[in-house]
Amino acid sequence: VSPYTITYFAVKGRCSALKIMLADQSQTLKENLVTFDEWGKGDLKKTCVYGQLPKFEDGDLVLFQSNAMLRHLGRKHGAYGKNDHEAAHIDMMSDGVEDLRLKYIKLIYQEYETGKEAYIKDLANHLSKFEAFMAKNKSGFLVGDKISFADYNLFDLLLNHKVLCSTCLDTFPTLKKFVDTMSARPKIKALLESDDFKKLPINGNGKQ
Ligand code: 6SG
Repeated sequence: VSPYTITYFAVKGRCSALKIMLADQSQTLKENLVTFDEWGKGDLKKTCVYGQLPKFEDGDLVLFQSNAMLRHLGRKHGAYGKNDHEAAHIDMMSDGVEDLRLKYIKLIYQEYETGKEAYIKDLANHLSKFEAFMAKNKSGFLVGDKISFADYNLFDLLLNHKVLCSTCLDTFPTLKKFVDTMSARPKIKALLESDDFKKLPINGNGKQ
């Protein structure tokens, strides 16, 4: 039996980092896909703490908020650092990923046509922060010498940005190597190449 269930729309969106993490940690995930029609009826929405998806279930634990899910799984599967000091830095990096993800989501859903050029121009200012922090660490991960949920979160967002702008990592050797190394981890590679994953659009409005 699968210990984890995710309920979400048929998009990569806010579940992709979580799926990558679970695959890499050899965990199985049951997926309930919700159509936008079904969601529009409102019955499921009423049962969601914030009226939004994804919903995640681990036995009788029910969670909303994708970053709470990542942290829960980080704690359970040893991907949250080896002490409080590392955990605090992992939080710091994942919160930085969330800041950029919100900016990306705003571009995609609110101003793609008018804002894409300016977004791409400003992107290096954001990526350079992750580049600098990771380069200082030497291990190839954001924090410590072991993979954490922040690495999965950053990796997912970088993949989205490579689709938005294929050259965006060219001036960031550490991030470029990170994406290549993460993509080559056998279980991540298998997930990224699976039809189930590939067929999902990144976002719910067809823009990417
Ligand atoms: C959207 O925003 O797909 N959840 C989304 N939307 C439906 O009624 N902070 C939390 C978290 O990290 C954010 C949750 C997130 O977990 S995900 C949600 O539940 C709602 O609010 C991205 C996605 N978007 C496509 C979409 C679904 C609803 C609005 C846009 C399609 C277009 C309009 C309706 C259906 Fe549509």
